[in-house]
Amino acid sequence: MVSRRHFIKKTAGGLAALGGLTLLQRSGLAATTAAAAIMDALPGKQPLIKKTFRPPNYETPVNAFDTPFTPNNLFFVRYHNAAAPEIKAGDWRLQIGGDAVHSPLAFNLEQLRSDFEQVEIAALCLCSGNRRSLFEPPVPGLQWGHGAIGNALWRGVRLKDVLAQAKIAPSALEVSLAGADSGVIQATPDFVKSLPLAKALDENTLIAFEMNGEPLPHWNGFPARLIVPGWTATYWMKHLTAINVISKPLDNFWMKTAYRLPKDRFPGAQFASQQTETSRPVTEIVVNSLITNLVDGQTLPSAQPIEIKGVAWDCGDGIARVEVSTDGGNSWQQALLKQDYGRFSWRQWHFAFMPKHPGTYPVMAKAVSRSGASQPLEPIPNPSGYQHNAVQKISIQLV
Ligand SMILES: Nc1nc2c(c(=O)[nH]1)N[C@H]1C(S)=C(S)[C@@H](COP(=O)(O)O)O[C@H]1N2
Ligand SMILES: [Mo]
Repeated sequence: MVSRRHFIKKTAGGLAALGGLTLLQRSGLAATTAAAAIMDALPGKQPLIKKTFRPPNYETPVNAFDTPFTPNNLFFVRYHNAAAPEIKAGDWRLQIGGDAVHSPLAFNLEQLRSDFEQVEIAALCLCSGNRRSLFEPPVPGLQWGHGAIGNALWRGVRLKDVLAQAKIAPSALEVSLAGADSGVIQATPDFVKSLPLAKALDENTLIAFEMNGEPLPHWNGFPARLIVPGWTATYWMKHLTAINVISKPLDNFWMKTAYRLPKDRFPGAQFASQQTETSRPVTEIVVNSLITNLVDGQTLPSAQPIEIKGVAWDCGDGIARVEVSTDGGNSWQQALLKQDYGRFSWRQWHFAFMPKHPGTYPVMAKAVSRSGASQPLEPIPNPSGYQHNAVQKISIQLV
């Protein structure tokens, strides 16, 4: 296994060198063809897999997922519109308002940090469209591989504490969230999202200003972003500037058209005020797992035990177990779970495979949550390619 440091050194700079491409293929990006796997470093970031430059959309190579927390400079980047302008901490203001608060408020960063109790939560940030490129037949949208995901330790203040100061009116229905990048006039509509009031008031929903013990990187929402543990990252508004408590459902493209699933095909919390006869918003993360140290087609010596490593996650029920198959799903054995950093964090796991003879081994991993939910063998079809959580199957050659 090539170390991450070595990987980065090899691929630093614009286009990946040939050696870099080989390593990329080894990193398990099954659906990303070598030709499309372009490594590029945004200012302050290590090289990531560039999907688009404008807006900036970069995914993390899978072999960077071998630590419990994804380093800030390797964390994926996703923007719908132009990237946010760089905000100076001293210039930033957060407005709290909307028709369903009695006392609109504004905070600067210092006030936000000092006026409320600070809390820290380990939580997985997962793009709803992660693995979209694996859907067959292909679906439109950003063709993410496995890397639109990252686990971090977030520090901030509870949204519910901040909203309490603004005094929520009984008519409150949703809480809308806008970031500094949403004012740009472009073909795409402003990126503004809303949460149901109950989720906004959940004690785990934070306005975070630190990630893994450091200020948020610009690309991940400096100076503050919303953290909605257990829900997909579409609600995790970066460069948060305005929070409005509203008494009517937010009616915009990002709520009514994008980030929606066919109504009864997926598990996950309801978002009643945004549901229609036929569709519902993406809400909670579905149970899932990823093999992080082996890739499809990899050749290994059969004479020694092979360590299979990965991560598993769900919406916050917690991971009960991870099962690994080395015979294409005929039999399953339990992997060992590593340290538990809390129910919203992903969980690292490992499994010692003792091959008996050379040959081709189809390796699969399947997570089961504490609520009993597990991964399907085939992805659940949906028009925009969200929530891909099919069991991963890779083939390794033992010689
Ligand atoms: N301001 C702002 N916040 C945003 C977005 C955006 O386009 N603008 N995209 C959302 C989506 S869809 C995702 S997946 C996450 C990605 O977070 P990251 O860029 O820190 O990895 O940010 C969310 N917050
Ligand atoms: Mo996303």
